[in-house]
Amino acid sequence: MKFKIVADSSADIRALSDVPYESVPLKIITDEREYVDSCSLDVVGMLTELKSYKGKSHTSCPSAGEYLEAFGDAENIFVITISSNLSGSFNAANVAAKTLLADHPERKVHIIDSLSTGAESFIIIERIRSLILEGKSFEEIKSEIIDYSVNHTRLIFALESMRNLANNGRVSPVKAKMAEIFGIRAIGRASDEGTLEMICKSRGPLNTANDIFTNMVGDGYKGGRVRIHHANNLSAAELVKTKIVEKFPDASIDIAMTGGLCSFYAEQGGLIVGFEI
Ligand code: X90
Repeated sequence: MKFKIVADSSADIRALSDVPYESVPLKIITDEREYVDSCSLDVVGMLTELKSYKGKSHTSCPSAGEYLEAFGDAENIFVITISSNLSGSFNAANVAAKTLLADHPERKVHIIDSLSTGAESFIIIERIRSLILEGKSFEEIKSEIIDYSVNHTRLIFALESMRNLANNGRVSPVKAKMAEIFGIRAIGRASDEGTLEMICKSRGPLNTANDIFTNMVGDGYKGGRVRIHHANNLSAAELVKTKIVEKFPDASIDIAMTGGLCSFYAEQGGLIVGFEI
């Protein structure tokens, strides 16, 4: 059985070593250039260029054709996309799956709407990978991963600016105002509907780490897997890790940079924390 995991680049994962995997890039587009969110993208360089860029910018999701290409000749395909309430990526993946199955009805495709992004999608992908390596069947993995992604993973974010989110209609200008004052971070979560739900405002990195941790616990965190993805803000990510380890010393926690798409929307300094409950 030839398995493959395919995810759009919002999942912040470029490659997997032991299971076939392909990342399908979203694009970040300004009047001056287009950044393709692939492994060759210099994310820190992009953030620096965007900081001084004053014009319009937007993003675009992968096409069905790009998904179809990524499926390749795999027999059992798991696809994970950014929230269908924020992007057309889930829709494009569905169109691609329909096209594939029309020509190859014997193949299997399951598409997971993460109703989230970044670090939470990453954790879901890690879980699919383990289930494949355990030798589970497509149907077994499908039912386990539906339960896991709906009931056992969550996402909390802390953003210093929500300008790109508001300019592109992904949050209301009223919500975006929460992150407008210098030094204040807007803390929120991925809602059950896959939208940005605001929780509170936080001042300074220490309070931010405390607020993120308190809300993780409030959402059901009990010491499981955590991924902290940061838009060029390693020190803030480490503070969150320290806070978690104080209470849960055995927690498995990884820190990584956000990819291009999440960096564009989280903006310089943003944190996106995916965790198990
Ligand atoms: O199709 C496209 O052009 C992509 C649009 C994506 C829009 C929003 C991305 C948000 C990324 C922000 C913090 C985490 C929020 C999670 C909410 C579900 C990062």
